[in-house]
Amino acid sequence: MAQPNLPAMRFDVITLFPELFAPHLAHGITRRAFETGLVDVRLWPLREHALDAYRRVDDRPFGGGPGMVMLAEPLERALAVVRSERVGEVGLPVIHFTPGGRRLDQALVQDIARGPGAVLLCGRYEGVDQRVVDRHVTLEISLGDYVLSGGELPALVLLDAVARLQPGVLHPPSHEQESFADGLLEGPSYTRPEVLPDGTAVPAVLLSGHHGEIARWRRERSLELTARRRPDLLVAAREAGRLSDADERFLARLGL
Ligand code: 9WO
Repeated sequence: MAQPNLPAMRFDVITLFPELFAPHLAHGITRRAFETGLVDVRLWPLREHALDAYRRVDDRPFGGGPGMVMLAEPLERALAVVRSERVGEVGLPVIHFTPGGRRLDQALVQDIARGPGAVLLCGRYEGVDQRVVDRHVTLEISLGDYVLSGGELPALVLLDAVARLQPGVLHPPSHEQESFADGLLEGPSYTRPEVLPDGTAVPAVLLSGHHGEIARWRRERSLELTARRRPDLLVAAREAGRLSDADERFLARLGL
């Protein structure tokens, strides 16, 4: 259910490949967010802002070297059009996706999901003319330590993560109970059948109907998994005061 008074978030995506976005925005949770108007995504095909006869959007790097660099001027023109539609939005983030940026995590997703959206600048080739970054970009985001062929997939990752946090897009408690809402990993899930043909059964506690025991079992699986796989997250949860005395007793019993 859409909450009518919420200001819609708007994302203006400047990209050489707008067609990469449509399929993703047309499915599932992201579609629901976009259909309800909670998240407005506008695509700005960069080539439309290339004004020369060849519609050039890139050129060779000064100083030499391999590859091509995205021209400043088409980007500047696209940014000016976006700005002209969003006048007075002071502090509007202009985001560039690069391995050198701040690592995307759920805390940053939540910050961005609080609104009012952003301008997403998707680089291609070997990069964009640094003068554009210096003049306009307020936030550089990395998904991790690997190189992609452009910023479009990172932009889609961010849009997906933000869209599912919009009120009414997921059924309420879902994203509050899950992984990372409390900084812990999520334990295992099971569904029918209770026993697979090879005899592998679902943990009996989940069929017991004892909601208290089920909640405790899930909490313990979450703590154990986090302690073993991501001890850094467990330390952060502890330091943020998100572990109860019962949590600590359970971990102590495991020797974790
Ligand atoms: C590529 C690169 C490689 C080594 C060290 C630094 C680097 N920066 C970039 C970069 O910003 N590249 C631009 C965007 C232009 C070429 C394609 N782009 C890109 C973005 N490749 N990989 C990413 C990316 C973005 C966010 N998280 C992981 C990778």
